[in-house]
Amino acid sequence: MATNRRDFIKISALGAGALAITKPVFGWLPDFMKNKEPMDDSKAKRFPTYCEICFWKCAGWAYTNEQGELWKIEGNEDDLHSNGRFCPRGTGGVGMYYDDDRLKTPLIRETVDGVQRYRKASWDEALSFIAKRMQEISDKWGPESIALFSHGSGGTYFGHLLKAFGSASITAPSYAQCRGPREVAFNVTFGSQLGSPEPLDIRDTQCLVLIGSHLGENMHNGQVQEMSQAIDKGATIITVDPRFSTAASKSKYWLPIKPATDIALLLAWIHVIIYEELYDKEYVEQNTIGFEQLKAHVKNNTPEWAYGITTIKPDLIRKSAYEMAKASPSVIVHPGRHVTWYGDDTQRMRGVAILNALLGAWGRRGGFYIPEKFKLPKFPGPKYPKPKKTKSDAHQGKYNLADTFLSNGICEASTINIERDFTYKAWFINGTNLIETLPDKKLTEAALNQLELVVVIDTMPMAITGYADVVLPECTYLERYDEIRVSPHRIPQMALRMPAAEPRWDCKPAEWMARQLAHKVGLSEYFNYESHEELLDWQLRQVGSSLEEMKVVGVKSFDREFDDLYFREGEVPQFNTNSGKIELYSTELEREGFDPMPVYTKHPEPPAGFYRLIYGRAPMHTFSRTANNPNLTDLMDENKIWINPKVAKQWGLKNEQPIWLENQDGVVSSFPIKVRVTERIRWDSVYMVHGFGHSNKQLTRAYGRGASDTQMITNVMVDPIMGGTGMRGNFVTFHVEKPSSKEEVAL
Ligand SMILES: Nc1nc2c(c(=O)[nH]1)N[C@H]1C(S)=C(S)[C@@H](COP(=O)(O)OP(=O)(O)OC[C@H]3O[C@@H](n4cnc5c(=O)[nH]c(N)nc54)[C@H](O)[C@@H]3O)O[C@H]1N2
Ligand SMILES: Nc1nc2c(c(=O)[nH]1)N[C@H]1C(S)=C(S)[C@@H](COP(=O)(O)OP(=O)(O)OC[C@H]3O[C@@H](n4cnc5c(=O)[nH]c(N)nc54)[C@H](O)[C@@H]3O)O[C@H]1N2
Ligand code: SF4
Ligand SMILES: [Mo]
Repeated sequence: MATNRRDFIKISALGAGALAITKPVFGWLPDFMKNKEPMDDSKAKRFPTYCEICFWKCAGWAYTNEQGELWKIEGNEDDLHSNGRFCPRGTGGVGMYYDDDRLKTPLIRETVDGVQRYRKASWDEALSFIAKRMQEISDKWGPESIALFSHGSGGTYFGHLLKAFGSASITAPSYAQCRGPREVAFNVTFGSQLGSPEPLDIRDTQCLVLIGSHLGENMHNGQVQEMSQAIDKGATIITVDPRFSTAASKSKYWLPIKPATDIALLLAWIHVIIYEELYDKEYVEQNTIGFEQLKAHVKNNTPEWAYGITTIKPDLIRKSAYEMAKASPSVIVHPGRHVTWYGDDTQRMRGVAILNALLGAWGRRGGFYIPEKFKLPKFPGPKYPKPKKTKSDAHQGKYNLADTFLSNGICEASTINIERDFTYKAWFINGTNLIETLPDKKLTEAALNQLELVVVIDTMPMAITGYADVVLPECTYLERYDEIRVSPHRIPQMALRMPAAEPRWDCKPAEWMARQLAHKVGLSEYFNYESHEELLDWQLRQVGSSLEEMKVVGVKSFDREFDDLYFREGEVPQFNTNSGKIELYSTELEREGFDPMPVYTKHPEPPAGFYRLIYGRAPMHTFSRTANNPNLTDLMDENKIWINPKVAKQWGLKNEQPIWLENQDGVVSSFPIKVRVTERIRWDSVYMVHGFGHSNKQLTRAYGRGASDTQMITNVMVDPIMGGTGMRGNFVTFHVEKPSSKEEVAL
């Protein structure tokens, strides 16, 4: 079988004149910051958009000055995601447009004198090349051997193309590397997933419990705003985090838990709530099944038992449980979002779901509201062909409770040395930097090397682009239309994104790329319209609006059509579970052969001289996607490693000192990272912000700044229930000088 060894190419000026670097590396103040402000505000124009700097998708206005140059972005007052205010990242979004390091033209990999490099290509050539390879691969292996990885708006159009072509293999790292375990846990408990934005009634809550959710650093806009409203109204915040996070600093109780022991704490809380009869009796009796089994199950999980595991004092466990009970049902034990931590994550999330159920929070004011999503009809077209392979084929019959393909599952299924009857041969990768995003880089690389076609659609020369056969430069969200945003909220809303500026260089929207490809592979009937505007206008007219109207208002709200926001007095709600009730005892997990109620299992501890690597977010960055943004690097241009003073003393480490990290598998960080000595982290752990340590020099502001957490994540603890990749079972030690003999897995 032909393997297609890909040398990793850091996209460079080689053969692609347009990509030459012309800017100095650091301290570059983008021109627009100096002079793009309009002389006369009344001459400014505004264009509706929704933000693509993270997936909260806040709706706002992009402004241009009298020269038509992009000037600033602000929130749209009518939008429920932002309430008219953007977070620092969203405000800095113009920097994404002005970044001169962007991808500028299609690129095709070629080998000249045995050396691989990229050369500039026209759109027609690049798309014809891809179309031809798609046909060849389909003829040989079937259309289902092509997969799409996507995070972001353009994925809709490439997904449509792939489904029309005959493949259902569409995946996103925002599931198996992010919220998957939580969706499965809430689904088997309440018969409903949480989705995005999560239906949390934070603004009206009286008690918010954050277990590793670091709101304030995690800047999901609406939630951060509502948390501050709740605090103003006197709500109690309880934070469980081995690190004194921003949220912990706003909390009445901070529980500095020993990492990897949260299930023990949850069981102890459940124990207190049940045995001290603090649960919502009427609600539990009416709406749940399995209470007696749960009661027996947690009998021995006393706070004293949990103390030995979590290091949290029994008194603190009790007091925090009393706070929740006092607020019940206006209490939220926050389900978190990035929850792929230790491989038993679905069960930890079950613990969270059960606690919320006992407190009567689901469907109650100040707890979880019932969201509603606006329904927009799809443009007419033929039915998709039935794909020959399903996710069960890709996952070899495992992870049946996952409701989507898993990105790590597709990686495995692309690796021919893993025994199976079906292997992927081509990947489209849209808006996801898999090299920085998937743990176990060796597996990702092994898969990439065996594929017959890799197409990357991106805006920046991120690590993943270096593995592509063809790179397609997408224009930024400020230069394009995208699908109408219809995410669920308290009331249904839709929001428009339209271009505020012409695409720079030779960049195009994903929608255009997918449509052109469809024409080239004979699938025109699925894209039976002339322009993106025509498609959007058709959709909007079906619901009594129009593109013209949306260009003026940006956001349109509708009345709720169905249920109330909360359960009504006396209502006996039906839950979409096997029993029609909230399942404290999960019949679905039992049927799949898993523990029907969460069990605490002990996880490995760091070996001597090593510390558990934990990671998170900084308010001014999103993953790796903003690492080169001129506005945001102005605010923060590297990450640091948080080390407890006791540990720093033992190692003789000082603030700002650069050190190299080495993990338990002997992998050494490519770049040094500066030390931040702080009491705000437990002595057994170190902490860093994800998304730094880029190794491509074309990212002139991000190159070599800080270190990459992903590089250190070689031990992956896979969740047996849904296949999520637990990433916090990695340990690091320190080097004050770069060790030379060690393995370096460059990113
Ligand atoms: N080590 C580690 N791994 C993690 C995490 C972590 O904290 N640590 N977090 C996990 C979580 S929670 C998630 S959700 C995932 C997120 O993972 P990803 O979705 O992969 O996020 P990014 O790393 O930001 O990669 C986004 C890519 O999209 C490109 N991009 C940005 N805007 C556009 C656009 O408009 N169009 C196109 N086509 N491309 C664009 C960027 O240049 C970048 O290459 O990562 C997961 N993986
Ligand atoms: N600014 C900004 N905001 C973002 C994003 C971003 O990139 N930038 N990304 C968004 C996305 S996609 C996601 S998924 C969310 C992720 O954000 P969240 O879901 O809020 O948080 P996590 O990334 O799971 O966890 C980070 C916190 O967990 C703590 N922690 C580590 N180990 C443990 C442990 O064993 N137990 C407990 N209790 N705590 C632990 C860390 O100290 C840290 O404070 O953020 C979203 N918001
Ligand atoms: S939370 Fe911030 S970055 Fe995310 S969509 Fe909203 S404004 Fe953009
Ligand atoms: Mo995420």
